[in-house]
Amino acid sequence: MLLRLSPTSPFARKVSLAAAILDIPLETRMADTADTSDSLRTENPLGKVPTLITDDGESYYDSRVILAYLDHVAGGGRIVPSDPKARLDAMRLEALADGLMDAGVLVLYESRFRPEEKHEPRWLEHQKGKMARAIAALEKLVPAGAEMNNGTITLACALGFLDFRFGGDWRKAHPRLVAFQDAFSAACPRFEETKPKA
Ligand SMILES: N[C@@H](CCC(=O)N[C@@H](CS)C(=O)NCC(=O)O)C(=O)O
Repeated sequence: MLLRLSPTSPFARKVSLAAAILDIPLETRMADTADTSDSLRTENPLGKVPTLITDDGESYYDSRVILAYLDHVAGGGRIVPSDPKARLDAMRLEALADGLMDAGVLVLYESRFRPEEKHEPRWLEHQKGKMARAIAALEKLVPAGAEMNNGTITLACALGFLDFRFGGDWRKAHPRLVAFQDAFSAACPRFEETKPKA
């Protein structure tokens, strides 16, 4: 299986981490999402990373679908809980942590795609509001312990993304998230290994 990724994408980290936890080897190839000639755009019409191409040539995206696929390849019920209530809780945690990363990525893209004098403060505040509310909600939703599932894997990557791109400010008022991150990182050495390099 081939994973198209970029080195600093938190969504790609989520997939690399899930594959490492499940012991599924993935070949990797960097993608340039800005390059119109990159085959990524035919592998995934949205032109986004991560995109997974199976040995049968099937493309899977986005990261949520890829985690579900990897869980299926690993026999099922390994990182996507089988119990319906536990699965819903993990999916909601994943959706919220994904949404936090989506808003953060849009804040970063404002600088990447527009010169500073054209930045739209209302748009940036709109996205930053989503980030702040998501972090506050995650502080309440975060499960005790360090169970590895699609929700907690995504949450760990979202917090790692905040550290990498937005500094450690989130840590000040969110002790439960800090405890989660510490426990997750201690229980899963692959988390450190998949850390983005600046
Ligand atoms: N919902 C997607 C989000 C993926 C995403 O936003 N990837 C970014 C990189 S972090 C990307 O490929 N951006 C390029 C673009 O939007 O054109 C997922 O979960 O995989």
